[in-house]
Amino acid sequence: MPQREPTEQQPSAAWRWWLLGALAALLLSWWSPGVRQLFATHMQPESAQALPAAPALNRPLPRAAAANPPEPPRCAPQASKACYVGDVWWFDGCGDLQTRAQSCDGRGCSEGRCTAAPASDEACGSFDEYGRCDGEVATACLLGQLLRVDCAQHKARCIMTSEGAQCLPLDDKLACAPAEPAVCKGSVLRLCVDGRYADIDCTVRKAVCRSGADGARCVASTPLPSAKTAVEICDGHDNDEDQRVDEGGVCDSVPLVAFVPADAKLENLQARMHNELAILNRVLAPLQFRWGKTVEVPASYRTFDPKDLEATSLQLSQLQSNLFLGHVRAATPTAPPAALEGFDFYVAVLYTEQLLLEPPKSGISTLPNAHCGGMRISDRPSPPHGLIVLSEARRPETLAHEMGHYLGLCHTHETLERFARYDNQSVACTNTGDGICDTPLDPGTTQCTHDPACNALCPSVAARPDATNVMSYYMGCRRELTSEQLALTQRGMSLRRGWFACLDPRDCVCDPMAAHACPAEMSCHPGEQRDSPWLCELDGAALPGTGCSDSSQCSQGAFCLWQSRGPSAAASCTRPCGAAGAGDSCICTDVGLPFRVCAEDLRR
Ligand SMILES: [Ca+2]
Ligand SMILES: [Ca+2]
Ligand SMILES: [Zn+2]
Repeated sequence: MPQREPTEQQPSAAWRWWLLGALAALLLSWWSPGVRQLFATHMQPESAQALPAAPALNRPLPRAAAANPPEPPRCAPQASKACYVGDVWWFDGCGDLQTRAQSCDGRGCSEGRCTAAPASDEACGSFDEYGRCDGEVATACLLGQLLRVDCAQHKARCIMTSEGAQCLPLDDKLACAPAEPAVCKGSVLRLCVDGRYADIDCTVRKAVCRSGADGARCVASTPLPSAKTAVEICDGHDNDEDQRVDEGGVCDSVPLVAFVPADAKLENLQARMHNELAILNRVLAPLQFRWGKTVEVPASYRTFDPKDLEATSLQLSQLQSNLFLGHVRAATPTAPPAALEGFDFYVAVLYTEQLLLEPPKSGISTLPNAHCGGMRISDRPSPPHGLIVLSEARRPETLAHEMGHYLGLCHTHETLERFARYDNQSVACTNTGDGICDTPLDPGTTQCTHDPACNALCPSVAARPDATNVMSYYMGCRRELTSEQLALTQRGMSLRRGWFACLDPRDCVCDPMAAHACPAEMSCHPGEQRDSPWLCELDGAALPGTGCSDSSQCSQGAFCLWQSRGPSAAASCTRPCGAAGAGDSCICTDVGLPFRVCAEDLRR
C-alpha cells in the first residue's frame, strides 16, 4: 500500500509529546504504583507504534528532572525491549516480560525491532504481490520491487489466477479464459479454473449437471448424509470415540524439517526461520510447531519449478520419516543408526531462492487431498504427501499462509460456489466463498484495498473483508485466522498425521473387512495384483454407489468393483460390509468375494 505514516518521516510534535509522557510515566512509577497503573493503560506505547523506538528511555534520567532521586527499584520497569512471539515487548530489569511495546502487525520481530515493512509503497503504487493483468502484461509488486512482465514475450498469456496475475503457457490444450462461464458436458461440469479447464463429474457426487441463469452447476435433489469422519484433535475430549483422549501425538508440537539447497544464497536464513516460526505459532495456535531439523538438498533446488511440486513433495516428505528410514536401514544394515534418526510425523519446508513463475511468488503449498475450505476442488486422485516451498521473496507470515493451504484453507477471496454440489439443504457459507462461515466475503485485492490501520475498503462492491486474515492478499496486514479457520487447520493436521504413516503404501496394509481399516479420509483398496495385499489409499472424489474405473477414485471405504465382464461391464465404488461409512443402511450381499459388500452400492 502506498500510504505511509506521516510520523515516520517527521518525528515532530507527537513524538516529543510521547517521549515526554513516557518519561513522566517512568518518573511517576517510582513514587506511586497507583499512578503508574493509570499511566500504563493510558500511555501504552502500542498506541504510538509508528513512532521510532524511544532510545532516551534507556538513558539515565537527566539530574534536573529528578530533584530528589529515590532508591531505584530492584526490578526497574520497562528496562529493555526484546522480541516476543513476533512483537516487541517490554522487559523489566530482572528480565521478566511486561507489556507489549509495539505490535509488528505480523511482519515479525528480530533483535528487538519490528521487521521493516518492505519499502514497497512508492515504487509499487497500487500494485501488490497479487498483481494485475493489463492485456498480456503482468504487473506485481514483490518486496518493494515493481515487476512488469510481458507474458507475450515468453510465449505466454496473462491470467488472473487465485494466486494473482501469472504468465501461463499459450500452447496448453486446456487453456481457457477465466471469464468463460461454466458449461455442462453431459453430466460433467466444465469450469475454467486458473486459466485451465477443470472437469467436475457431477455423477460421482450423486448429482446432475444443470445449466441455469446463473451458469452451470452440479445439482442434486436430495442432500447427502454427512460423511465427515471424526478425527482426534488436542482438546481434552475423545473426538473419534476410541476410548482414548488426545491420542496419536495430537498435542505434541509439530516438527518442521527445513530443506536447504547446497550453496543457496538465502539471506539471514536462521533469523528469518526463527521469526517465521514465532509468527506461525502465534497465528495457528493452539497448533504448535518447532524446527526439527535442517537438511541439505542438492543445489538444483536453488530454483524451484512448481511443476515439480508433486514429485518433490513425495521425496522430501519421506526423506526424514522413521518408516522410510526403516526401509533404508533394512536394505543397508551397516548404515550407522544415528544418521538415520527421523520423525514419526513432520512437515517438509523447502527454502529456495526463487520460484520459477512469472511474475515470481513468495511461496506455494500442496492442499490436503485436493480440499480447501472443506470442499474437494478437483476430481483427480491426490497424493497423501505434501510440501511447502518458500522463496527469498517471502514475507515473515508467508510460512503461516502456506501452512494454512497445507492444512486445507482457501484464500478468503476464493469462490467455492463454482465447485459446490447444490441441494435443497446446502448451507450457503459452506458452499460459497472460502467455505468458512466466520470469514466475511472478500472480493479480493482487485476490488478492495486497505487503509494504514488495515481497514479494508471496497469502493465498488458491498463487502467488508477482513484485511488482517492470513489467508487474504492484503499484504502487511495479515496476522490472524478466524476460529473456524483454526478448527479446520486442526482437523487438517490430524488428517495429515494419519496419512503420513501411509506415504509408502507398503506400510499401510489393510483389511477391507475391518471397521477402521485406514486413517480418516483414506480407504482400503485392492493391491496391484490379485493376491497382493490391500493398501490404504487417499479417498477419491467418487461416492459409494457411483461409477468408477479405478479404486483410487472411490471414497468412504469403497473400492472399485467390476460386476461383469465384456462390453456391458459396469463398475461402481462399493463398500465392504462393515467398512467405515457403511452405516445401518447397508444391506450385505455375497458377490463371491471373501467378504460381503453393500448391496445398495452395486450397479443396477
Ligand atoms: Ca480418541
Ligand atoms: Ca481430543
Ligand atoms: Zn496462497
